[in-house]
Amino acid sequence: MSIVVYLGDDAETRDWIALLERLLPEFEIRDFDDPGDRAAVEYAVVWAPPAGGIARFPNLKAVVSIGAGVDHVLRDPDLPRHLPILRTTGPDMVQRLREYVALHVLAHHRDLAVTDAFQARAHWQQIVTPVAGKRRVGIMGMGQIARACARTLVSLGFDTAGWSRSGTSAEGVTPYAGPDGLPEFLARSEILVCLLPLTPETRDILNAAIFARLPKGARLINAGRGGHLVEADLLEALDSGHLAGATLDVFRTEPLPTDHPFWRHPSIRVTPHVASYIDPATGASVVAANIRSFQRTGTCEAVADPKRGY
Ligand code: OXD
Repeated sequence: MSIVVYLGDDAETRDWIALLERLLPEFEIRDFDDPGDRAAVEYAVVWAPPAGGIARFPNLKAVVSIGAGVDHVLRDPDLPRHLPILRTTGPDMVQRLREYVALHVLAHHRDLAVTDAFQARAHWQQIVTPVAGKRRVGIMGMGQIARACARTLVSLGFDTAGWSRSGTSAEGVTPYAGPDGLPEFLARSEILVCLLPLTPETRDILNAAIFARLPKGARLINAGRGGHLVEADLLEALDSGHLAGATLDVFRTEPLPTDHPFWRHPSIRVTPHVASYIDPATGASVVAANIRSFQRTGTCEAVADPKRGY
């Protein structure tokens, strides 16, 4: 009975192997690329596994994504479609995303990039920004984690709206639903935060048509997926001055190539997919609990819905 681990980074994979060995001593824990007897592998714990990789294990019971999203597993054309995918989430991850969203909304709200530029020139200039109650923030995606982020923004005083397929909302958050609600939602979003899962419907959703509907000077924060963003359209919207800034945590290609224009663009802040990046000890304990529960009952709360992407 064994578990294979693939995180795309050797040191990280070794860390997770050591942690899972301690937490799940009844399993042999192996590197995905050195699995021993493939027929003995029951779980694959992965982030963005290579195409065809999962299909090499004929007796898998489930694939375990070490993130809340599962698009990085589903993109494998050879993935056996019957396999359940367990997602990894929990209070720790939610808290991290709340911190990230609050941090970067506040940074845009208080024009931190402008004061950083002043400091670089030893230039003393006070700027007045509106109070939070006069700043309209729009969150795309109103899943459980996004609702927690929305509540955090509401508690900071932001005039917060949420857009989702069904118009789900949270207390104090103005709801907008589906394609009909989108234009009005965008027209009021001075800071647009994308927390959507990546699905065929949401791919490329952050594009020129959407940016054109945002108020002039709006900012974008993308902590959803790189596949949501049409990169050339963002560069165009920033360079034309229609958008005033963007914070990007996720990219079409990760790691972001060193020669990518986003790295050096004066209006873009790049963070390396860390918005809800979980520390391995906490992540491994959530993964171990999910595997134990799945092993006992053949299912668990963490089973993802592939249509939703999480
Ligand atoms: C996730 C992520 O899916 O960190 O949890 O992107």
